Amino acid sequence: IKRPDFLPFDENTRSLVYGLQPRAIQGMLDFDFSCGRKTPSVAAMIYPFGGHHIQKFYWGTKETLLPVYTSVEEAVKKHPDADVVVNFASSRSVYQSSLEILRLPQIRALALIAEGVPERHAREILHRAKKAGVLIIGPATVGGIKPGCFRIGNSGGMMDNIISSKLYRPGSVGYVSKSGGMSNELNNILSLTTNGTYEGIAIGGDRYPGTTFIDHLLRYEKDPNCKLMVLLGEVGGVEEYRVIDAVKKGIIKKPIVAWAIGTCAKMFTTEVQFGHAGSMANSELETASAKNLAMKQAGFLVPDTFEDLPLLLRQAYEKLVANGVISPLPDRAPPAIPVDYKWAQELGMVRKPAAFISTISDERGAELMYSGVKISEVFESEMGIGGVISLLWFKRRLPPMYTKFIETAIMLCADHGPSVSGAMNTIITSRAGKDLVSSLVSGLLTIGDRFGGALDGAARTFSSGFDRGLTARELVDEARRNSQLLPGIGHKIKSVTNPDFRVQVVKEFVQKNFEQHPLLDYALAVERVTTQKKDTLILNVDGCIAVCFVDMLRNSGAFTREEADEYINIGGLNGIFVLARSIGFIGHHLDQKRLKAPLYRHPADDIFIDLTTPQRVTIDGRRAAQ
Ligand code: Q5B
Repeated sequence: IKRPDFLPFDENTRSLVYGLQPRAIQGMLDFDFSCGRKTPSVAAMIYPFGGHHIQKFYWGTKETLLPVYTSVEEAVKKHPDADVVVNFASSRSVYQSSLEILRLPQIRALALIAEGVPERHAREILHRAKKAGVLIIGPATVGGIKPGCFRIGNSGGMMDNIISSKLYRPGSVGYVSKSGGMSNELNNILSLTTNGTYEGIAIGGDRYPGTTFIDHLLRYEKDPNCKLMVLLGEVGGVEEYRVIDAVKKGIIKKPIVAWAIGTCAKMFTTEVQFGHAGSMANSELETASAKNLAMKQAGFLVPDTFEDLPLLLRQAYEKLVANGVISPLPDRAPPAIPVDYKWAQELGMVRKPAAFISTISDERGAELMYSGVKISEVFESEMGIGGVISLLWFKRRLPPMYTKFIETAIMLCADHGPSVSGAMNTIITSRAGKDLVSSLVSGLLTIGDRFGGALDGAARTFSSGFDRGLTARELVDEARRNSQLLPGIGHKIKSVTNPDFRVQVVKEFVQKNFEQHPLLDYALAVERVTTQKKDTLILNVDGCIAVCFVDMLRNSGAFTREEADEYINIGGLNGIFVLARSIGFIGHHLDQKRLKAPLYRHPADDIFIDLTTPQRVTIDGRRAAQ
């Protein structure tokens, strides 16, 4: 890559970005595209962790891929056209990574973005860079921009700023400042008062920047395309005097418009440290006022106040145009850069219908919310798991009596021994060597009309009978006529003489705490009818919890009748059993794993096998003679 020393960046510059900085890289690529570059200015990224991979970026409206390498050596080898590194490494790792980069002769310019780099490290990097002839920009800088050619990281700000400051094509004014923020201001002023920025560098606010004002102004002096220079200095340090010296010696001849920021420091009674590490006057010489005076005396174009700077720039520019030094080119419109969807959305420029609606929880803010209640409040109010369920399932805070009811139901249904369908499935799956989720799911899949999943059916059947004014006997007869089993009635082993303690607990809790429990009373009346037929036809645990739940939905005052009916119709009550029994199934899975239980095979003598000889069927489907 052969470029004169004064020209570190042109429209073919290719760079490597150290660190994962997708936003900054996208900004660089959008800038490139607006400039009409044929190739992206970023060739690859370097990130020592996470292995080689590829990342996707936009190139205009299309997409492009950039590789991520784990070492600088490899990136340099794979991209021999890259001679600039934009180093986003933090203050902790910038020293080591920069030394690595400086060992590679291919790299001619290095931008150091990190703030807070120890001065000792900054000086050593600078020393080594000087020896290697590498141009350093930074540390503690946004970098710089060469309109129409190359943008370092986030220099120039957002794309709308880049476009409005016409940075997509070169102007004639080269500037150097310390601050990135002030660089943006300069880009704007130059676009309004001149034909725009030719190149702008922010050297960074540290006491030991890698390059200083003089380094860049000397480059601009040599560069025939830079016609007018701007020096935006500031209080602190003596770098402006080196430029004054060069002007006095005739080394710099091009006109310089200059201003040192911080003249207001004299209004304070004590010395003021401005935003940058180096922006504090240690002597009269370092004050902004002294610098402005010295620059004016040396023939720089220095305004009386910063506010007068644009006027002075305009005058200087117009003089150069009048003298034929600058021949402004006709302006061209930049190509339209598609706005990133997220940004456009933030600006309120686009809207899009959401694919999903969710109304129960929100993790986007500072604190997770369950149905509008902050998680901290969930704990402070000690609402327990019943309260959490009431928020996430029913989107309301139920009174403690009802959250206690939910918790009671969950505790009672958590397990019912290893013999029930779901536990068996879980155990067999676990013993087949499967993981927790598989074993749990295989158990849960048995929950249905017959086993554990009769709550919804029971809620519907009992409330329908009750609402239609059927007596218990009429409901039982109706089910028999329709050859239907009543959900929530019957148990394999529990009976009138061997009562289910769980049902007892729920019944007593509700009878004691709920003001009204007409559905429970109705279901108990039905039980009195069914147990006349067989003593196992009791109101079972599913049925009992279900009818009590309906009593809660209908009579707690927390739900409208429509809402109560909706919960019964959409079938959420089985959730109580599913949630509760997941506790037991997980327990069974862990138990089997703890016991190192081997693969299960059911004994053949426990299975009646009856193979009948299959019928022989002819091609036309008729039975063939045997
Ligand atoms: N008969 C539960 O059946 C069971 C009748 C009925 C009218 C009924 C059966 C049933 C409805 C579904 C239900 C939840 C299959 C049960 C649970 C969790 C568990 C489990 C655990 C746990 C039991 C004998 C005679 C026959 C039938 C008649 C039966 N049920 N009539 N309504 N509901 N119930 N499931 O004992 O004339 O002789 O032909 O499906 O509520 O799953 O612990 O094990 O915590 O894990 O095998 O508690 O009741 O009775 O089928 O021999 O029937 O009674 O028509 O009459 P059984 P069967 P007939 S709780």
